[in-house]
Amino acid sequence: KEIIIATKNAGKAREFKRVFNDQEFVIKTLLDFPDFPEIRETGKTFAENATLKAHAVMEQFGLPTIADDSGLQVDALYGQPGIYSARYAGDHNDAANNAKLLSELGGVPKEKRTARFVSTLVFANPKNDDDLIVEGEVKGLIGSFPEGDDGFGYDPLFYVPELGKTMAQLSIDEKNAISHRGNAIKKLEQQWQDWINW
Ligand code: ITT
Repeated sequence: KEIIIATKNAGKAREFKRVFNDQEFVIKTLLDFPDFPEIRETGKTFAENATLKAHAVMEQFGLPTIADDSGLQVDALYGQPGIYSARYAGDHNDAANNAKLLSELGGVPKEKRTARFVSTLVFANPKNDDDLIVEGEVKGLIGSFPEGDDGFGYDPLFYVPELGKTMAQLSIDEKNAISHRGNAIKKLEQQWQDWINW
C-alpha cells in the first residue's frame, strides 16, 4: 500500500512522514519524483488549491494522494499573506518572505500582531468518489525578530504564547502536537481509514 503526499516542500514532507511512519503503508512525496511538473495554484482558497494539487498528483500516479495547502494569516494585514504565503516576496524564498513580513508590520505593537497558521488537507483516491477535506489552525503572534533554527517558512517569526517559544524553537514532535498541520492531520486520522477504498 502506498500513499503520496503531493508536496515539494521539504518541511511539510518531514512533518507528514514523522506522523505516518511505521505504518502498514509506504509514504512518498513529490521530492521522490523531481521531474513532476509545477502545479499551478490558481484557486482562491486553501481548499481549492489543495484540491487542485491532490487531483493532479492522483491522476498522474493512480494512487491515494494527500495535498496540503497552507499559509499564514496576519490580522493587522487583513489576513495576508494567506494563500500567497509561499510567494509573498516574489519567488519562494523563506528569508525574503520573513523580511517582507517584518517590514509590513513595522511599528505594529505586540498586542496587535495576532496571526494564525491554517492548513487545509485534501485526501483524494481513485476508488473514492468524494474527497476527504479537513482544516487545522493554530493561533500566535508575529515576533519582531526571527528566533530558532528548526521548522521552515515563517516558523522563526511565529511565537506561540502558551509555550513561550517560536515554532522554530520546537522539535518536530512538539510542533506537530500543536501546529495547524498537526491539528489537520489528527482530524484526517480520525476519518481516513473508514473512508478509503484501497
Ligand atoms: P507545496 O505546494 O509543494 O506543498 P508550498 O510551500 O508551495 O509547497 P503552499 O502553497 O501551501 O505550499 O504554501 C505554504 C506556505 O505557507 C509555505 O511555503 C510557508 O511560507 C507557509 N507555511 C505553511 N505552513 C507553515 C509552517 O508549518 N511553518 C511555517 N510556514 C508555513
